[in-house]
Amino acid sequence: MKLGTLVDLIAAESFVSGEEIASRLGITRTAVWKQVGMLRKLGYQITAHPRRGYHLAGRPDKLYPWEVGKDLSTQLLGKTIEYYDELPSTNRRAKEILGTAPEGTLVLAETQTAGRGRLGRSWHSPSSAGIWLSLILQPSLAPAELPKLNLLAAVALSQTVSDVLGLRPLVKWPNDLYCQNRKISGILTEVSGELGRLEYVILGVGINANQKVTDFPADLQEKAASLRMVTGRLVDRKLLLRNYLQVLEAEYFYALEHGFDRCLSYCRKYTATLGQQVEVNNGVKVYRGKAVDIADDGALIIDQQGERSRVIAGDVQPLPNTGAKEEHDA
Ligand code: BT5
Repeated sequence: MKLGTLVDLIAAESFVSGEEIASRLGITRTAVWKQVGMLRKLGYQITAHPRRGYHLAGRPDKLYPWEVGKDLSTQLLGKTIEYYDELPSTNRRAKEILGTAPEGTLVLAETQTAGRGRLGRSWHSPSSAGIWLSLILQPSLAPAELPKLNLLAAVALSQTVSDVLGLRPLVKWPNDLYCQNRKISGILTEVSGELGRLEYVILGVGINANQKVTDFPADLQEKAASLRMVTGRLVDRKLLLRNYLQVLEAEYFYALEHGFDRCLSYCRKYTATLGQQVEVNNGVKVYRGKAVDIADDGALIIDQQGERSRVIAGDVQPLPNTGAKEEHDA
């Protein structure tokens, strides 16, 4: 019996008797009692009244698969969910199950002990404060299109936050989202495949939802923020995640069918980097100049005194004394 079914049954009415649950689920009353005990251990507040039965008084703030999957209207993303209380890294776990897990599988962890950023950097992932997720995709795209997929994931998240919280984070090319000049999300796409073909893409997304400033390590307190810090409200992680999966899937399907033009034009509109004097380090070379455009292949175009360069991937730092674009309202 699925625990989610039992939660739904108890939640459907203000009280439901053990007898009724037993007959609806075709199990014994002792089994009901045991399962209710399990739900309580998972953090559900279930009270028992001698004559009226069980009552659901509260749900835990956990991304249990049956909670995330409830009312999720996607066709692919999150149809299979692997959920963990703790993992080293959801991207690492997704890599382990490539080939056996169906496309669209979502790996979630309440906390990561070795969350990864790009280039071996780490991602701070405290328990139940954010959304730490990886999705397994098998897009029919050439490897050169990967930067656009990264941008698509960022744009879809910006759109989702705008829809759900009424605040529009800006994309910091190529993989971050910023609110009030602080990083609220980072994206790490990893691939496996042969030359010329993307077999699998692991799309890893970290979203700072409910941290307080003191939840961040000292070196991040000036640079990072959570959506709660920005809005002043606790964020419903399940709602945000469900909406993200829906928006992301719609954008992903659209791009696979019609190309990335729509995503790129959103991206140009909501990119913090454009119009700024920046320094971009792609690991080989450092470019200094004005970020003027995002090209049709997702590259950042830098104007260095009239000479234009294209950068496919790298770290962007705004140069001092340049006005940063502010967030727009939704
Ligand atoms: C990223 O790398 O921003 C990609 C982060 C991807 C994290 C997700 S969580 C789920 C999935 N599983 C994983 O193991 N990873 C993905 P990068 O652009 O390299 O930025 C890394 C830098 O961001 C670090 O060096 C810190 O300075 C900063 N940072 C670390 N944790 C942060 C946090 N929670 N919020 C904001 N900034 C953070």
